[in-house]
Amino acid sequence: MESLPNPATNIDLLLAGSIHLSEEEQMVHETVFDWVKRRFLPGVGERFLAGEPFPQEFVRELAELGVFGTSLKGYECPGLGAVSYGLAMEALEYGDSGLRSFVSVQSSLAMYGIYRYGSEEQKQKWLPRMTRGEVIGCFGLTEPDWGSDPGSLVTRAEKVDGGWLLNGAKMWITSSPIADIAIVWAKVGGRKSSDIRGFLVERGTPGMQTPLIEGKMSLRSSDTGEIVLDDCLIPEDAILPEAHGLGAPLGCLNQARYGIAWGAVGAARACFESALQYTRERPQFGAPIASKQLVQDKLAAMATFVVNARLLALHVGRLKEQGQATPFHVSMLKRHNVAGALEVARTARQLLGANGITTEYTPIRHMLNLESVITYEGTHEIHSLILGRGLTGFAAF
Ligand code: TGC
Ligand code: FAD
Repeated sequence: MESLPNPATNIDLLLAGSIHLSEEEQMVHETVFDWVKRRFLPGVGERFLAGEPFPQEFVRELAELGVFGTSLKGYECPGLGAVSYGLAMEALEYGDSGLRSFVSVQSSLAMYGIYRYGSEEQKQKWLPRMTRGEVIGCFGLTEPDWGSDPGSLVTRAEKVDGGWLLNGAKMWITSSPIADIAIVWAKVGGRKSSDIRGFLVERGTPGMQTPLIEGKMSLRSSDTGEIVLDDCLIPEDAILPEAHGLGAPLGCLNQARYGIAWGAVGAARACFESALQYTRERPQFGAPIASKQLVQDKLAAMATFVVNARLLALHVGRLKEQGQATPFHVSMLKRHNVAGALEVARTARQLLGANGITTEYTPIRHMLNLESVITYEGTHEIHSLILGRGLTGFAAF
């Protein structure tokens, strides 16, 4: 067995060395990671406190990094594998969950929705500009009264002369206040979840409003809003022709949940690194607190989680590349990685004592953000129930 020479190297061996990547995958990770550290992290705490999303010029830089539509093929998309996409999400969420959220919604929900369920004309019209970051998308499924149970949504689309008339409201929609285009999920005809269809609604369409939701204590560097539709008339060809029923938005969620699970690894790693550095430098009772057994037990558990979560993400990523990943795998991954990352963030915050409650240090920001991450894209409990149904055959929703 090789000896482990010094603490800094030990961490790299444990974390980076835990994963087997191609040169291309390694390059994607390093490039995005480098950008996050150089461009995104300076001022991140101040922006969080101010509730400011990142500067607009970052959108162009993110597009140049290839993080929009990373694993889609054609339409100017990078066409990389699922693991490359995941590694990019990990690097982005090392920065902030709000940054990863912005990219997840653009890539996995808005672009994937058009790519998978759109017409050829819709793909040609929107995807190249979305890859270049010239058009920002959002995804409206959740409603004020229907979150975990989207099959009961009540937004309606009525076929009228000249197009579709939309009425209803969407709530908690990432990027809706800034998006140029929204995928809105609405019922046509009946009230069953099989009546759900997807529509592309452009900013500026009369009858559409997208107010910002104020007062969030989580994901403060992310624009979260509503989509209010009041007799909003959209063209006939704004419907996604291949999306029929609840399975269509859930198909998009499979992609986004996968990326979120990789992102959680990045958030956990950032918290772990902060705790490690702090405890090695903070003396109490005559020695750095990192020399105390109870502290080491926490650090050992955190490092083990990061490696474990990364390996599970890599496993599901490789299955996905072989076309073998199921929604069941994705639920297990999202549930495991996000809950564990939140636990790591809370432990890291605790190890920083009073200093841990300020945004000068990373953990509390990630901890607050992860409270959203464990709620959106299927709450922790909903993923337990999806797994429970898969394992037992009994639906307990
Ligand atoms: P159920 O009867 O199970 O299914 C209805 C139809 O959908 C099919 N289906 C799926 N298809 C693809 N992928 C999946 N994962 C699927 N799960 C189910 C299913 O086969 C069926 O098809 P068909 O043809 O037989 O009709 O539906 P249910 O009403 O019992 O609900 C199932 C449940 C609870 C699992 C589902 O509704 C659910 O996942 N709820 C959670 C809602 C959720 O995740 N919302 C997320 C909103 S978007 C968001 O949060 C973005 S945050 C982004 C960011 O900022 O990063
Ligand atoms: P509810 O469904 O009301 O759940 C409340 C509690 O009850 C939860 O703990 C839940 O686990 C539990 N619960 C529910 N049903 C059961 C059950 N059967 N058994 C046991 N427990 C149950 N949505 C979008 O469509 N697009 C977006 O871009 C988007 N972005 C978001 C961004 C942020 C910051 C947040 C916080 C949310 C976002 N969402 C988005 C909405 C998100 O998907 C929903 O919040 C989520 O699906 C949960 O719905 P809910 O908040 O209505 O909670």
